[in-house]
Amino acid sequence: MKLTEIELRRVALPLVTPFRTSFGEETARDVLLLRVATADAEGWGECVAGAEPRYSSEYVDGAADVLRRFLLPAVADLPDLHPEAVAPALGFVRGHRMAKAALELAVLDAWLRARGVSLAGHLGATRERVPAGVSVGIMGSLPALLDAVAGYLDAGYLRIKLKIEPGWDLEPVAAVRERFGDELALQVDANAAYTLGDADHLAGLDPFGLLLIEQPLPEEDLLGHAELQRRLRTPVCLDESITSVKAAADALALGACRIVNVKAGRMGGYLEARRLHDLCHARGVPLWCGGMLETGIGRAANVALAALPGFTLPGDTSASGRYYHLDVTEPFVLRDGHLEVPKGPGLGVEPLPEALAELTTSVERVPP
Ligand code: SMG
Ligand code: MG
Repeated sequence: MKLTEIELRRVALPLVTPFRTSFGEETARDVLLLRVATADAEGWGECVAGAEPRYSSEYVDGAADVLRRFLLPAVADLPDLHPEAVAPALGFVRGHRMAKAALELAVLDAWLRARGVSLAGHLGATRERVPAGVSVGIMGSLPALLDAVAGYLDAGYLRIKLKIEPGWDLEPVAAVRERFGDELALQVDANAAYTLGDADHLAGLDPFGLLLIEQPLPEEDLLGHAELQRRLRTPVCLDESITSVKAAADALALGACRIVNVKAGRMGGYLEARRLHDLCHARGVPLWCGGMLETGIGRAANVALAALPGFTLPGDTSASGRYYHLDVTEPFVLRDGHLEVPKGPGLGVEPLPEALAELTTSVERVPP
């Protein structure tokens, strides 16, 4: 396989409602999509980097730059392009995992489409639909939060995740438990907003029976997470820290987490994410699929991944309407609290030409 066309496309999608986390508020997404073509098929990838380097060190302009200057030329130079060859060919570039993941996904999509195989089937999915959770941003007030949670539960979401930060943690959790009861599957995500000095305060979450607390401490702090886990009954789940299978194996060996959030973009691609799945599944470590406010392109890939047997908890794989009025693909809809896994070749979804035209802010052709 050889690439004949490469396109970097930027799309702007206003969010249906602002999404606030401990690192900032987003009201729209500026997404980098990658389109590649070969003699037989085209393939799409989505880069999950944000507009600013707040969730991680990557950001969308940086991802476009590293793709254009280093990653795309390295892949275009491969004599026989195969999805498994992408990550090794990009290994000379340190980091930039979200940019690498977007490129690997586009190649994987084209390769699978040419063979008539679905991404879910290729990865080893065993389910036709996946349970959907929803991530609820930090709100200005408890009544606003309770209304938002009530709306998501009415829509059928099977698990609620509350974003927390210092000053917005015990009270919102207590209010949600009080209003919706102990049966509600509930978890929290701090996006690295705390320090080990907050351990006693965070232990105040233990009586609420949360499924997990996600990434309380900074990305690099595995030992801190291990110490914190010793002082909490609530299971620690890592997100930002899990940049590779090796990082996950280290975190588990240290006792830095008991649960793992899988995000392909954060770890350089869906093939590395599948290896992480295999490791955790073999060891009985609970897994779930995270989200990065993806368009239908990245969402299709996440839903395929989340259909693997080791994903034992609902993911941040919400319906398209939770994020966008208009998506670039047919929207993913919630049925009975689940999203359907696409069955068609590759991602099984394509951008809709009209929606794509309306949302596109720039297109750049890169010579293959
Ligand atoms: O895609 O539903 C989604 C967002 C889920 O909370 C979510 N993602 O840390 O897990 C996380 C955040 C990262 C993205 S915040 C812009
Ligand atoms: Mg997270």
